[in-house]
Amino acid sequence: MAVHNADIAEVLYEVADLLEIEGENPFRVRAYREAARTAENHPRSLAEMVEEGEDLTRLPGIGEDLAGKIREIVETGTLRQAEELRKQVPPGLRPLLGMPGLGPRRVRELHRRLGITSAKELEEAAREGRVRRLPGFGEKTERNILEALARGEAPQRFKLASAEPAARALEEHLEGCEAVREATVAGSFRRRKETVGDLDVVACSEDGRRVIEHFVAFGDIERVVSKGRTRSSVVLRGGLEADLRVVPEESFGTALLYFTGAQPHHVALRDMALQRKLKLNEYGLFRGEDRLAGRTEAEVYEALGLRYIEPELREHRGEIEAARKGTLPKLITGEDIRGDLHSHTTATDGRSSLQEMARAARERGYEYLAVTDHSRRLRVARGLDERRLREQMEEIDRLNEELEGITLLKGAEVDILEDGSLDLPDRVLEELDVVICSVHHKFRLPEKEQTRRVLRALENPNVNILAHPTGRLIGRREPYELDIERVMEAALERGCILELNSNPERLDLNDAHCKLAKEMGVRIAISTDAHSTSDLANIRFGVGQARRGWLEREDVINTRPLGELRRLLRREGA
Ligand code: DGT
Ligand code: CA
Ligand code: CA
Ligand code: ZN
Repeated sequence: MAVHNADIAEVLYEVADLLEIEGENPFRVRAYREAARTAENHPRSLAEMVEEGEDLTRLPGIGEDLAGKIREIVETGTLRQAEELRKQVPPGLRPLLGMPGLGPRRVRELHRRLGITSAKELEEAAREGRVRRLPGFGEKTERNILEALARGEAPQRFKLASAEPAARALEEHLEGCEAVREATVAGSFRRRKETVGDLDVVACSEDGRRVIEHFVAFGDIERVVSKGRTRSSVVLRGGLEADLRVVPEESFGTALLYFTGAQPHHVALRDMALQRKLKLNEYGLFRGEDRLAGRTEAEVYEALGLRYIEPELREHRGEIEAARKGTLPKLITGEDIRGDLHSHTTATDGRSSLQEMARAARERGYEYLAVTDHSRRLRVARGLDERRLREQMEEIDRLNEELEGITLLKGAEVDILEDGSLDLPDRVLEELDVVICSVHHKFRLPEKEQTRRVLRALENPNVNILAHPTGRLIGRREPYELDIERVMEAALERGCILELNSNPERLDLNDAHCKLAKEMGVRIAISTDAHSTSDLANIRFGVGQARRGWLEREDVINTRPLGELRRLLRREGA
C-alpha cells in the first residue's frame, strides 16, 4: 500500500496532539504540527521522494529528526513513537483538545483526575456534575462542554464562496455603525483560503460596547454565543460562526495581523520580534513600555525589517525570508486579467447564449473570451460533435464581425478518452483558436494509467490547456491519482498550459500546485469555466488562489494582450 501525504500528516498530527496532552514542550509540539502541514500541503508524494532517496530536510520545517520519522512512516506504515504514545495517552482524548474551553492542560486533568478517555466519558462525567468539582473548572466550563458535545464535534468548514456574502454583509453592517472607523474580516477568509472554519472580524473603534450592540443586531444572526465589552461571538444563519474583536486605532494593525494569521506566520513574526528584544502581540509592537508600531500592518512589517506581506502569502511557506531579502513576488491582481479562456453556452450545458456571454465578457472590460463547449462524449451536457462545432465556429465568425470591443475565440473543451485520445477529430481541432482537454470520466484509474492517459492527450499538438487538472471537488471528491509533477514537466516541454479553474467548488490547480508550476516555469490560465454570464465573476476566486500560489502576472497567460496570446496558443516560442 502506498503511503499518501495525508497519511503521513495524520500520524504527525496525532503525535503532536498526544505530546501536547502529555505536557510536552510547546516548541516540540509545534514542530510536529508544522511538519504535518508541510506533508499535507506538499504537491509531490513524500513516499516517492523517500524511495528516490531525496533529501527531505529541504522541505520547510523538516529537520533531520522529522525527516527520519517521515521515512519510518513511509517504510513501515507506522511510527513506533506514535504507538508508544497511544499506550500512555488514550487517542480518544484527541477530539477534546479542540473543544471550547478545553486546552491540553485541562484535557490532561480530566484524564488524570477523572480517568476520562473519550468524549463519551466526558459527557457522562459532565452530566453527573463531576467536572465542575475539579479545581479550575467550575459550572460554566461544565455547561460549555455539554453544549459543545450536543452540537457534535466534527467542526464544519465552509467554502470560501459560500462564506463571502456573509463576510461582506457583516463588514458593511459594521461600517454602518458610527463608532466604527474600519471593519475587516481577517482569518482564513482574508487569506482567501479555499475553505474557512469561521469568520474573524476586527473592528477599529474606541467604543467597544456600542460596536458590540450594533454587531449583535446584524440581521442574519441565528444565535449570540457570547457578548463582552470588546468581543462577541455569534452563529450566523447557515451555521457559520463569526467572532468579533473591537480594538482601538493604535492597535488595529497588530490586531489585524494577529487575527489574519495564519498562526505559524504570526508565531514566526513574534519570534523575530523577540530576537530583537521586542514584543509583538494583538495590542502592538513594543520595546519595553514603548509602542513602536501597531496602527497598520505595514508599519509592523517595516519595524521588523520586512517588506509588506500580502495576506494570501501568510502561510509560513517562505514568505518571511522572501520579505527579508526583498524577493517577494509581485502578486497578480484581478486587474491584470484580460480575458477568460474557458466558458460554455446554451449550445451545451451553459445557461447563457453565445451573444450574452460575449456581451458580459465585454462589460467586464475583457479583450477576449474563449468559447469552449463540451465534446460529444459528454452526453448529459449535449456535447458537440464535429458538425455542431463547425456551426458554432461559423456563428462566432459572424459575431466577431458584428461585435465591437471583444474578440470571441473559437474553442472546445474536449474529453480525454480512457486511452488518452481526444473526443473530436484533429481536422476540426486544428481549426480552433484554443483547445482545452479534460478528464470527465474514469476517475478511478491507477496513478500510472491516469498519468499516461493525460500525458498522451498533451502529446496532441492541437491541445493548449489541461482543464481542472486534478479533478477534485472541494469536500466532495478527492483528486484522481495523477503524477502532477510529471504532467507539469510534459506541459513545459510541449508548450501546454495548466488551468487554474476558478469555480469555487474546484479551485483546481490548488495553491501548492500553482507554486510548484511557477517554480518549474509552467504557465497557468486562470479561467472560470463559466456556465452563465454571472459565473464570469468567479474569476476572483481563481485570482485569490493564484495569489496564494505566489503567481505573478507573467505566470498567467490570460494577462497577455490578444496578439501575444495567439502566439502562445500556437505552441510556438513557448
Ligand atoms: P479557519 O477559521 O480554521 O479557516 O482558520 P483561521 O486561520 O481563520 O484560524 P482561526 O479562526 O482559528 O484563528 C484566526 C486567527 O487568529 C489565526 O489565523 C491566527 C490567530 N490565532 C488564533 N489562535 C492563535 C494562537 O494561539 N496564536 C497565534 N499567534 N495566533 C492565533
Ligand atoms: Ca477563522
Ligand atoms: Ca476564529
Ligand atoms: Zn468546462
